[in-house]
Amino acid sequence: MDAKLKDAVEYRAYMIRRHIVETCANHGDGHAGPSLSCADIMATLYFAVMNFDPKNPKDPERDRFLLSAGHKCLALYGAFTELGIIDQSVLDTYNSLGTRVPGHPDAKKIDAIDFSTGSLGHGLPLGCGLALGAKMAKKPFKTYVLMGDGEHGEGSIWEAASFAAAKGLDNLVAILDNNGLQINGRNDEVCCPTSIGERYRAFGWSVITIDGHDVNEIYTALTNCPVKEGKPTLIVAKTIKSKGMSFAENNVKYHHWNPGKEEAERAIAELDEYGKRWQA
Ligand SMILES: Cc1ncc(C[n+]2csc(CCOP(=O)(O)OP(=O)(O)O)c2C)c(N)n1
Ligand SMILES: [Mg+2]
Repeated sequence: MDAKLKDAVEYRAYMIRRHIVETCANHGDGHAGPSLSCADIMATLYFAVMNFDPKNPKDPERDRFLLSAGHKCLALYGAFTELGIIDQSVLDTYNSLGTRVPGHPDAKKIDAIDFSTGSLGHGLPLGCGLALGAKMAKKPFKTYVLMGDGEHGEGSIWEAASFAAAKGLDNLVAILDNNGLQINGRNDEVCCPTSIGERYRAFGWSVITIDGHDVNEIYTALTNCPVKEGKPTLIVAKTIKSKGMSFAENNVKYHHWNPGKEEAERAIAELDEYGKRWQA
């Protein structure tokens, strides 16, 4: 990844974080921690990796993206705002009655959303269908599925993981937002006491581990898929929940954030300070 592209992606990740924090502040609540955790992955996918034209979201040839952990949707809406798919006035209606941007992504409201998600555990099965369909139709697009680690308590994921390996779905890329926390505690205590990556490897996948906040590492991993022909790839992205909001980082309390005025101001001031690097 050259320096110019790296800077451009980091700027988008910063803007995605701004949209997440400001939307939670304006609306009064939202899934800040999970969304901030995956902002760098989202920015790299949409601004450097995917074959995706925001002006032509119905293009059948474009790459597909499934936000399996749908509660991270503020990161997706942030990317869509940056891409011009929705504008600020739409984002301002977040999770209000009749909105196009509810608390989980709704495919009926925005063409760029491939499937509605929010009930955990469905992104990988759906991704298998898209990837198998692409192979059968001899289409070159890739399918990317972003999942949470707590989400891996869902059995449907493991059925899909077996299926993907059995069918040799090397056009399928799963990304694990491996922040170590879920809704009510640590993953190793709640649902996943052993390495998720090792389990995928045992299921027949290629598995690579990266720093999920280093856009260079994310870009290199995503652009080198499949790691091995004939095998699906899992990218284990080591992340920090609430990354970019220092007082909330790695604190399960901020899975769902109800910011008071003071916390909201603190978070925005911190982001503004970080964002100074892009001011002329
Ligand atoms: C089937 C199902 N069960 C429970 C929930 C409630 N829920 C929402 S987020 C969440 C935890 C997800 O944790 P993780 O996958 O680690 O994502 P993170 O919040 O860390 O980004 C749970 C249990 C749900 N959305 N769907
Ligand atoms: Mg998690």
